[in-house]
Amino acid sequence: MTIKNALRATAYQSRLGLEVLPGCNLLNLTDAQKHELKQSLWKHGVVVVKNQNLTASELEEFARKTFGSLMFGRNSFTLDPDITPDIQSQYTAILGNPKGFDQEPAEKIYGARVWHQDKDGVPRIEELDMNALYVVMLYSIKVPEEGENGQPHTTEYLDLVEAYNNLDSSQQQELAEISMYQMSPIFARPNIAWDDAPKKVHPIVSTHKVTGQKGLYLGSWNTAIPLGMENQREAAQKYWQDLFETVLKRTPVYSHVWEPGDVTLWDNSQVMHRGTFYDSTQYQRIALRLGVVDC
Ligand SMILES: O=C(O)CCC(=O)C(=O)O
Ligand SMILES: [Fe+2]
Repeated sequence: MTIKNALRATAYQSRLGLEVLPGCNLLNLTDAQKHELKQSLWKHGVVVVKNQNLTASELEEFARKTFGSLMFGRNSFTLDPDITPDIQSQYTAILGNPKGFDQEPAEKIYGARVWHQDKDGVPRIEELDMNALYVVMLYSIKVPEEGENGQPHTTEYLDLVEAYNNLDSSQQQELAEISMYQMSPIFARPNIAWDDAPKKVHPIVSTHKVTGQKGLYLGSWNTAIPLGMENQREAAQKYWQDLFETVLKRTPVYSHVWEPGDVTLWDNSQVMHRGTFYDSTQYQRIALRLGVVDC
């Protein structure tokens, strides 16, 4: 164990997952509370507000009043008659199995269950750069009684400021020279020509828009392509996987153990995350998810 690791083993405390505004109702925040929430979010990367009781429209209202009206939702929204209207709205997605237990277990590994960063919509919006403050919030209404391997159900978060600080200075300098294209996942497919996919470029070593802190911006395994590797997509994915493995080995994971009424908010600038498995043939999960850009 290096000295750096020995120090971390005793002194490390994740900046992620701070509980904020205990006892508040997200619908009735004062301007001072909204300010506190946002400052904590930029500083801590992931914050948690507990004991909320919201409809989907109310979650949208909170997002709009706190961050602004730039959300990515469905173009034409129609209510699903088999789901209570309370948990449906244009900009919220429902995660889990709101209609009851599934017949077949879901695949263990897919989309949101691999480590990723959520700025999916940003490459498609001309006026936003990759450093935009893209916040995602997840509100748990019903939590599965059990998650992976008999453990509680969680969502996992990885701090890319901590990851940057844990690299050797030679690695930090090497990465400071490299930028990557970021594509929206729906365009990151072999049947879509490179020129047809909207993309934006960002440096791997990013500077946070508000805090000025340095961290990594990695994007996701199939959407991030180092400049110069546009014609070597397999090599680009290998580069990404190797870099990500180095990061994951050196950075502790923050697992948020869900309780009903929890809202987690994460700032996708310098935090990655992944969802975890639960047995949807035995347990029910209902969570509302909404993404908004702070304007
Ligand atoms: O399922 C989860 O807990 C995480 C889902 C996710 O990645 C997202 O909502 O962006
Ligand atoms: Fe995600």
